[in-house]
Amino acid sequence: DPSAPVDVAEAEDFLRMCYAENPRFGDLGPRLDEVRAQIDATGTYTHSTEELTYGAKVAWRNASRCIGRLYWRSLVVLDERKARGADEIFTRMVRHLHLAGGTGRADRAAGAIRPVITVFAPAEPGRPHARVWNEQLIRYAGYRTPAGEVVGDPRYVDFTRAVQDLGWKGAGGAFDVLPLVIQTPQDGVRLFDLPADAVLEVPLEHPEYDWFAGLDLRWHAVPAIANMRLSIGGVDYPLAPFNGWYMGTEIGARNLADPDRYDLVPVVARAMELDTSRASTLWRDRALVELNRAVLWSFERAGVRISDHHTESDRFVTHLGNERRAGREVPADWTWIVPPISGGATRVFHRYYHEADQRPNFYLDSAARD
Ligand code: HEM
Ligand code: NRG
Repeated sequence: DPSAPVDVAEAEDFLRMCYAENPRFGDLGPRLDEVRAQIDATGTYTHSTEELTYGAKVAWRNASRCIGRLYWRSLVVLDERKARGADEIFTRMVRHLHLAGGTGRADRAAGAIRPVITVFAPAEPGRPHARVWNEQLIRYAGYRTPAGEVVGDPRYVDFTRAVQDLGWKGAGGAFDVLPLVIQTPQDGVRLFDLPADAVLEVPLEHPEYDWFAGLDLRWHAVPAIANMRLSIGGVDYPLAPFNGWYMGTEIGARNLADPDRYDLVPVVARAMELDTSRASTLWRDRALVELNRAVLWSFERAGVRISDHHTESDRFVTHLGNERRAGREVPADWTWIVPPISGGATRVFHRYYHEADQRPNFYLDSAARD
């Protein structure tokens, strides 16, 4: 309920955790009094920059579906709570992408991707807030052809139609970067094209199959989720886009492979001249492996940070050990942690996890335009 005041107990729990884990934050007592008084008077309270920064890191640490949490302490947190209006928000999002490193700019080595989150204004009880319609800052359009087929990413056919209705002219290709749709109380709904230097992409080739480059595939370097609400100590940040780097399987085993996405497994299998007449030739598995090799090999060759699922699984197991030594549980969802190919060949497969919803955390709200 967006008009409800902040839950005092949740605010207190967060502050206790925050001050206990960070002795340098100083005395908890006076801060608790201050926050209780602020909630009494206004229905909400304002995080210090230090609290916001640590809260965002712990939200990542608590993201049960994320295998990439070993580096949770190194998250770069950009405090943009004062940004207002669509133009300002857009400028900050472009800056986020530049800083994340997935860019062609000289001020930072292209491809040296680092985890970043930009936190915009919190939701205030009873007030409308800014949001972005896009699921991620960088995604590809999907166009339905008159013949009923899809060019591009089928996942974004409805979204693409919606931005076309708002005046966007897509080129009609298989990998057209979608515009950002920023909705603010000040400016209503506005479209923004991302500048080319904010979108690093990697053309895909295969280490052995020369024909692979001819498929004309590519993917963007930075996954930047834009539609999740960050919840810290009872305060909601509805606009807080974040990114890390890709694990190869996200692209090679899902985005390019799923039947309801780019559906390239049969295409690759045919080019490999595999026997697709029977499931038991494992043609799907063989094509999937080569698709995933192409993704990892192309990113590595382009100098764009990416990791394979074995490495990321080992890191996650290291993270479990670190957290155990720190006396903390690691909430985790097996069904999301285990990679979509070769699950049993990774260390994360062979164990059970603590299933819990711990805050701070990220939550998926229904799409803004619903
Ligand atoms: C989910 C990897 C950084 C928060 C995931 C997933 C993977 C992954 C493989 C599952 C995605 C899927 O199956 O669609 C990584 C890697 C990172 C990284 C390799 C490199 C640093 C981050 C960062 C944050 C984050 C920086 C937040 C600050 C999340 C959340 C989910 C998730 C909230 C669940 C998304 C959902 O419910 O759709 N991550 N991640 N991750 N990650 Fe990470
Ligand atoms: N599977 C999605 C991205 C989900 C989050 N994955 C990350 N997050 N690696 C895709 O685009 O394929 N991250 O913040 O790095």
